[in-house]
Amino acid sequence: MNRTSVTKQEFKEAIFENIKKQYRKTIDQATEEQVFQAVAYAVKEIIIDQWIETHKTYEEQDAKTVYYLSMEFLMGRALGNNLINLEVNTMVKEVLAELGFDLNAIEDQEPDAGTGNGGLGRLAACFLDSLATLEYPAYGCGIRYRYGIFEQKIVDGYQVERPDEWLKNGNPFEVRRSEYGMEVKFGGNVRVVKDELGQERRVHENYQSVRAIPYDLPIVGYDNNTVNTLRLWDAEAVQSFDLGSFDRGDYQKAVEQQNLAKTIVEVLYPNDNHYQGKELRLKQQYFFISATVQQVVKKFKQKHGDISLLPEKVVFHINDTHPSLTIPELMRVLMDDEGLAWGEAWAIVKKTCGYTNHTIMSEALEKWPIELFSRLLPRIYQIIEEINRRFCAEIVDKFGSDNERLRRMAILADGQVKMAWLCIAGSHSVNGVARLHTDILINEELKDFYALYPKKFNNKTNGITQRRFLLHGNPLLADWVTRKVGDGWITDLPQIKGIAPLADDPKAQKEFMQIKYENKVRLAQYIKKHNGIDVDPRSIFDVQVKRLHEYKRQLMDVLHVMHLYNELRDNPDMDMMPRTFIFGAKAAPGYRRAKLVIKLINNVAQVVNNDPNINNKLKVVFIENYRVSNAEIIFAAADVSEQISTASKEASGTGNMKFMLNGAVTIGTLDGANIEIAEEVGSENCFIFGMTATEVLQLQREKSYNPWDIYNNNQAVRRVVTQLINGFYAPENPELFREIYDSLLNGGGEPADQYFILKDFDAYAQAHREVDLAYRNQTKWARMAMLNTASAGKFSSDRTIEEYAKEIWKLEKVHVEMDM
Ligand code: NTF
Repeated sequence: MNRTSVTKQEFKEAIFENIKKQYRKTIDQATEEQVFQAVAYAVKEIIIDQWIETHKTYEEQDAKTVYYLSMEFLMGRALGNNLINLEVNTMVKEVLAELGFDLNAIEDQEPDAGTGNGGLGRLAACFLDSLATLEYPAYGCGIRYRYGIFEQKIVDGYQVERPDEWLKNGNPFEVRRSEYGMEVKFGGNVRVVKDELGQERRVHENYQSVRAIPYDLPIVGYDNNTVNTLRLWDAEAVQSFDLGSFDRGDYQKAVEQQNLAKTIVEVLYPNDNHYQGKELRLKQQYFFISATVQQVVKKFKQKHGDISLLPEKVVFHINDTHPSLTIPELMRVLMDDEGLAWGEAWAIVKKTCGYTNHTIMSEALEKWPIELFSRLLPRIYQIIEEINRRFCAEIVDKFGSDNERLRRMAILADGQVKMAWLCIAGSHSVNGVARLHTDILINEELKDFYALYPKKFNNKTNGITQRRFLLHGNPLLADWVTRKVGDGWITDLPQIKGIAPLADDPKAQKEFMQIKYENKVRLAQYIKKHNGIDVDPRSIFDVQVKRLHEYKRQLMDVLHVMHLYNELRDNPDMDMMPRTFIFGAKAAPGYRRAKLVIKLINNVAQVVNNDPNINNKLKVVFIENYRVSNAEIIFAAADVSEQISTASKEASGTGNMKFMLNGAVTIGTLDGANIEIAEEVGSENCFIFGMTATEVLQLQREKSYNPWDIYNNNQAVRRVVTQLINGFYAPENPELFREIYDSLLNGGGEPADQYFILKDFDAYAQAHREVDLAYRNQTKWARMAMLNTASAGKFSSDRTIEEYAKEIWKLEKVHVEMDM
């Protein structure tokens, strides 16, 4: 089937055929899940010819290709997005309606591909969408986790994790490519042997291995015939099980390899912004990197023969340090398999690799114990030793022998392998993800490295895809924007600026606010269905959705809710715009304090929502299992976007951009991309409060901050903090939230109130009062909201990807023609 010519009748018949073949049923007997599968396969048929044509075109034009390497791709659902990008959404919607089905309900049958944790994984997914839409040859390369990010249940206010069985019913869009399998080797030892010519050769022996099998997923560009590939590697045992032919030793090994294969791709590690030094995690990293690098080199050699030309045709992008083994693995392949000398190989590696840093949180920095690393990856470790030796020599060359500096910068130090340092040494480009973040890297975290390689450092402010987060997630607003300024914004988001003049037009304001209202009704229905809570769509929807982390300060948000509730109890007639505070967040299963904050939010919700005396002025909702699919509904319905991380801690944030695009007004700190958001929309159209990054970094250095001073002098703060331990929100167990109380006032191991929640509290409460005042004036509010949407142009991942492509990857666009 061809996307531009497929008729409704043909598509309908494809659905009937699929249901018949797969389920031995007719459409009237099929379940919604079966209809979803049938539709997805029919869509795949449209995709497949373009997919083949895209790769044929790349092959013919011998185009330079980026391999975006990432442990996470948080894709969400594919069907709706594919329909939109293929521009067959309306046709399919009509076909389904004629068959008595609602497209939304069918889309709801698809499980999210939860193969990522949070912002880092979602960014990778947005990048793939932009790469395909902008016609850049690209692969995403990652792992086909059997279980993605856990499913969150809230039981008695607590987070409970359930396995995410996203592949249970199969994945209709994927294609298994067993012919591209690769062997990946672990453990063992490396022996040096001399060949007949006296040349040294390295032999890896006594290793265990697995076979990596790629599963390809189509990444459909918007309205352009391009279909790129997300290649997710699965693991299988190398030997097939033929017990009879094994002697004892082989049998043992076969069983071990079977187990290794099974465990390696079993589950995504559920930590966000936190490193967990587990051996299995390192295995996962090497597994998909080795498979990818070997396969890319093999393909390149088949076409070009001369490996020295690799950097002209291939670029590997390392998404945070998780894929950093690309650097030593490519060295290994170039030297041990291709016979290159060190110098040649190193020059190729540096030209081919680029690295993005996504955090300055020290607990997120990967540092592997040398003991573990060298045992699991002996040859890779040897190579890193040599990289480190030469790197240290370079430092001495440039700065003289300064031991303190060497200790700070060495890749191997303190018994650890410092992965970020390896990335900086082995890449030609190092970038941060928002201007402030890059400045902090250059001036603080990585200043030694900046002094060594100033030219490598650059900024690429993050972005999001407007195709998913406006066109698909908010069809009412998308249609409205298109009616006003045409549909150019779909592939050129700055065109959305065209609605700015309407921000003062009363009729347009009314339309805009009516759409927001309808989206709030949609979310209210979702909340009623999933939480059983009634919320008033006329109240202000104030939303904080993101992973739970102390630095993101969900705690400050809920403490402020507690404060408002105190005020309302003192004065139920208080003049206040009704507010609904909406939270959504998964906490890493091992992050006790984060899970306790979830419990606190739920207990506060319980008390507040059931108090008849506050005239429904305050509601609190915790949305269970926050993920890409419900995020789309949430962003569309938000009035206020909470972006309140401690300044300097959030590298960029990307949720902030999705809210802005959907006409929510930011209440936020001068952190990450909030700074650039405020710059674009104007400080009068957002609510900025609190300490700046410079102030935070200064106060951290001084170590002079004492939260007790605030506690003693600020009655509102003292009252809410005391409510953490007086049983107000936990009558059965007044000690329940003691840990949170202690973290704010006493620290214990870490500095008290290390994220400056009490310090920023007053400023935050003040900003909220301003929100309340602004919302009363609906004309003013409509204007602000509209200007937020109008000013979101910069934050398209299309802009980000253009910058990467031009400045780091040096890619050319390749247009795919389909002969009809
Ligand atoms: C995250 N980093 C940052 O915390 C976010 O601010 C940023 O928006 C995203 O990356 C995308 O750049 C991480 O998750 C990690 F892994 F680096 F800690």
